[in-house]
Amino acid sequence: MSKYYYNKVTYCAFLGRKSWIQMKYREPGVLLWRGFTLQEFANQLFGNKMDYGKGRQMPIHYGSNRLNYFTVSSPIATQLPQAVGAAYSLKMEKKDACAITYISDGGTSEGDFHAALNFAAVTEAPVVFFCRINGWAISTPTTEQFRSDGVVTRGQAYGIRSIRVDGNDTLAVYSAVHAAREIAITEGRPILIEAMTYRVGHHSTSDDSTKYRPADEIEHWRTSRDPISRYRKWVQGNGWWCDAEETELRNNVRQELLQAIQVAERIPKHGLTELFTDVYDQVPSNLREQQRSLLDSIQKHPSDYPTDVPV
Ligand SMILES: Cc1ncc(C[n+]2csc(CCOP(=O)(O)OP(=O)(O)O)c2C)c(N)n1
Repeated sequence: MSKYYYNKVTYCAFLGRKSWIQMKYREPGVLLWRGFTLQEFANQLFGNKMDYGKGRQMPIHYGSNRLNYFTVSSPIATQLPQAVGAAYSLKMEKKDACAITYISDGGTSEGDFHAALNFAAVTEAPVVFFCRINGWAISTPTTEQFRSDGVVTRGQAYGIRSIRVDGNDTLAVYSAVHAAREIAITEGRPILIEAMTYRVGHHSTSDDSTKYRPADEIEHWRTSRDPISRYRKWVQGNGWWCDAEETELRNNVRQELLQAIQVAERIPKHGLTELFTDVYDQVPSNLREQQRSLLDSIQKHPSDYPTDVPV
């Protein structure tokens, strides 16, 4: 990758290392940008001894103390009130930083979304709510999610300045986040970004989205509105990127990924007893009881349990 291009973009995307991030499950790109290595990703996916969550989270529920990146919240929208609390503490400590939290259209119907917005508005917490409107919450379209004019109007209703942006335009998103961060920190208040986009892929590997939406709709977004092609055109037009560099990058990343997976696969897992640690200072009697019962069950039915997890 051209050094000039890389430096320019890393500088541009800089959210501020001191800012805290509370994400949902679609933000590994943010984590990668901050410096989480491919090996760290692979370690989490395999839940091995090097995984910071000690194998206790589902795959893709990354987290990093070093990078101020809170562990992914699986229950939709729970990360929002947490982000407001984190932002408020940054404000109390007079830190030159804000919190940013992510949500999609489905999450905006959760009570936590509304509680967080109101809480942020009245405490004037420096938090950026990044709402990615990707059209579908699994099979529920936005038309069945809300009747308001998207989410910017909801932000405004709570007294939060709100920006709507083309979520498929990388530079526009960068500009919006940059402006939002400045406002959050210098003016000490929340701000909401509504990024309009579309989920081209299936919701997950167990989903077949052609069962609930027309294939030509997907195709339209995949071909005519693809944000990656659009961004590629811009960097290539400026002479910062060419097809040969892309091929080289893709090949190198594929190699690095395979290597990271092979290494992660060989690292042993944590012992099962780790399931019961790290919540209480002293493991309480009810958890000790559950631990005993688990060990008994493993002894009685060893074939029902994985052999690569030490007890
Ligand atoms: C509180 C809660 N309810 C239901 C689910 C199951 N669930 C997982 S993803 C999902 C859809 C979320 O849609 P959206 O918020 O639009 O996010 P997207 O996947 O489109 O980014 C649902 C209902 C959950 N994780 N948490």
